Amino acid sequence: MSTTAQIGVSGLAVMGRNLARNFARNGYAVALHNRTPARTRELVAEFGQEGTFVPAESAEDFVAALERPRRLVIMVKAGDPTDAVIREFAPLLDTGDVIIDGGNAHLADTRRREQELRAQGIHFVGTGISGGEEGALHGPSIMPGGSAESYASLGPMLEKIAAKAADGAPCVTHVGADGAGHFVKMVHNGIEYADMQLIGEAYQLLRDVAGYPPKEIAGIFRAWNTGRLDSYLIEITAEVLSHVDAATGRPFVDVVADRAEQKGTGRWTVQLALELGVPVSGIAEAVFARSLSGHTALREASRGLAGPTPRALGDAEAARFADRVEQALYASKIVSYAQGFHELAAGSAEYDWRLDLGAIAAIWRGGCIIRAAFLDRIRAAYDNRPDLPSLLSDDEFAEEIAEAQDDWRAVLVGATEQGVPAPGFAAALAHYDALRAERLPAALTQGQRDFFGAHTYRRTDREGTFHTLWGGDRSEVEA
Ligand code: NBP
Repeated sequence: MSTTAQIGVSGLAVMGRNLARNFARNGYAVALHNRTPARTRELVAEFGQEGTFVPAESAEDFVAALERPRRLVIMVKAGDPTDAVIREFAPLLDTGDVIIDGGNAHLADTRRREQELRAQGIHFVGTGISGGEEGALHGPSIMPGGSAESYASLGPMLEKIAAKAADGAPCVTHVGADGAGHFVKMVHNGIEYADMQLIGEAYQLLRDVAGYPPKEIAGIFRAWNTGRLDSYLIEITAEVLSHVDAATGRPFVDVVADRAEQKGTGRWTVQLALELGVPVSGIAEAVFARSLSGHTALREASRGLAGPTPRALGDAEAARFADRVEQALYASKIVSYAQGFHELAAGSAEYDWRLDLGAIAAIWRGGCIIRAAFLDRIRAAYDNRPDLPSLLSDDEFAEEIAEAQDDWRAVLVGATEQGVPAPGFAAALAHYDALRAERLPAALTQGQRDFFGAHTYRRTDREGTFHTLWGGDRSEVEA
C-alpha cells in the first residue's frame, strides 16, 4: 500500500460516505472500507477528486493503509454489525490504536466495547454524531467519549471537520470517558424528540384552535424564527408547512400519513431516565405521542368518541392565540431542556463522567438537529453558575417563564376546551408547577403505601422512619 491515510472510515452508507468526504475535503488522506466493496468503488468514482482516498477491499489492506497510531471510524448499522466489524479489525490493531464508533450505539454497548478493547490496549471512542447526512458532509456536531489520550490524537481532526458555531468555535469536545459520548448523543436525540413534539403541538393548536391554514402557519413559524425561537427545527417546520404536494395541489402536510416513526434513541433516553430516576416527562410524552400516532386501529376505533363543540375564533382572537402559543412553546421548551440537562447531570453522577454541561450546550449550537440560538443562553447559564441545580433556576430563564406563564396556561385552557391534544405543553407545565409547589401529594402516596404495605414514612417535624398501626389503634411506632 503506497499511500498512508491519517484516518479510515469503514461503513460507507450515507453517513460514513459523507464523513469520509468531509475528512478528505479538509485535507486528510482517508482510507475507505465497506463490507460490500461496490460502495467503496462508487465513492471513489463519484467523489475521488475531492481529496485523497485510499480504497481497500479487505480489512487487512484497510488497516495497513493507516498511519500509526491508527484511527479508524466505524459507521455501520448500530448493534451486531458494530460488534462484527470490531471483531474483524481488533486482531489487526496494535496498542495505542483508536477505534471510533460513530453509529448510534447504546451506552451500555459502548461501555462494554470500551472495556474489552481497553484490555487489548486499544482506545475505543464511542462518538455521537448529529446532523444527518448533510451534517456529516458539511460539519456535524460531534460528541466523542473514550479516553483523554485518544482525544489528544483525534481531537484536532474532529475539530477541523465539525460544524462551527456562530462564534467560530468547533462543535466538538471530549465529553467524558467510555460511554459518555453516546449517552450525550442519546439525550440530544431525546431533547430533539421533545422539541419536535412541542413544535407539532404548536402547529396543531394554530390549525385546530386558531383556524389557520398550513401556509399561514408557515408564515407564523417564519416570524418566530427571527426571534428567541430561532432554530433549525423551526426553520424546517416553515419549509415543510409551506410545501405543496405536486400530485394533488394540497398542502404536503395533509397528504402525509400521520404515523410518526422512531429509531429508538428517544425511547432509550426515557428508559435510562427511568433507571436514573429523572423525570423527563416532555421526552416521554414525545415518545408516547409517536407510538400513539402509529396505533391506527385503536385510533380508528376511537374516532367517534365525544368531544367538545367546536368554536371558531375571530381574526383578532386567533392572532392573540397565536402569540400565546409562541409563549407556551418557548416556556415548554425551557422545561424540556431543563429535563434533558437534568438527565445529563444524573448520568454524569452515576457513571462519574464529570460532564461539562455548558460545554455540551456549546457543541449543540451548530451542526446538529437541535441547533439554536437558545443553546448559547444555556451555555451562558452554566458559565455563570456551573452548579446550577436546574435551567429553571437561572434568573433569566425564570424571568422569561414568569412572563410566559399566563399565556402558557391560557393556551392549555384553549386546547382542553377545544379538545386538541397538547401532551408536551401540558407535561411541561405540570412539571413546572410540581417543582414550584410548596407541598406535593407525595405525602398522601406515602400514607397509602404505609397503609397497605407498611412501607413506612418520614415526618416533616422530626428525624426518623415511622409506621402507623393502621389495622390496630392507629398509634405511630418508630420503624
Ligand atoms: P446504516 O445504519 O443504514 O448502515 C449501513 C452500513 O452498515 C453499510 O455500510 C453496511 O454495509 C453496514 N453493515 C451492516 Br447493515 N451490517 C454489517 C455487518 N454485519 N458488517 C459490516 N458492515 C455492515 O447506515 P447510515 O444511515 O449511514 O448510518 C450509519 C450509523 O450512523 C448508524 O449507526 C446510524 O444509527 C448512525 N447515524 C445515522 C444518522 C443518519 O441521519 N442516518 C445520523 C447520526 C448517526 P453494506 O454496504 O455491506 O450493506
